[in-house]
Amino acid sequence: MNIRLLDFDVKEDERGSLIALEGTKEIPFEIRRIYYIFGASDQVRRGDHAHKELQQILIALAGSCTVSVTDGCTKEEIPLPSRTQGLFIGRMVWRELHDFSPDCVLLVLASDYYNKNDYISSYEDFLKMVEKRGDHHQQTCCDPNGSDR
Ligand code: T46
Repeated sequence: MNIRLLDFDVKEDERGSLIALEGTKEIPFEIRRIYYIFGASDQVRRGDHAHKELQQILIALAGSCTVSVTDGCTKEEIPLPSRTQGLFIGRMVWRELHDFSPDCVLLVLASDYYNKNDYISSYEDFLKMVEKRGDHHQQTCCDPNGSDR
């Protein structure tokens, strides 16, 4: 799946800690947009879509949340409990964000400007696009229509 957890280098001294992130270095793309999510509760689910081209890094600056991802074949649940890690989510990954702690502040670094046309909001359409693109090799992927999400 087109995701990976990045461990950031923490510069610590007696004054506290600092993490520096630069586009195309620690962040594997040029950063065109940042946004942050806060005030979500453990009752809500956000996301529930995939992106055709957008790449993003999610960082829980405060608190925690969980990100469920699937490429239509395999599924993973990734807790984000630490501001020293970022979750890279590449193209064509369906994501759902949930289990936000009340104090969660989720920073998102994005590779492009906001573009509604880049969103795939129907899971059925997502599965059709995955199949059409041939993103999965026959032997490594079960029937995507049969997978849970
Ligand atoms: C994603 C997850 C992690 C804007 O006007 N500009 C923006 O850059 C964004 C991201 C959103 N919006 C507007 C669109 C909606 O009216 O803000 C409102 C809430 O956005 P949305 O429902 O898309 O929020 P989430 O949390 O479901 O999804 C967002 C991102 O859209 C998405 O790319 O991966 O966070």
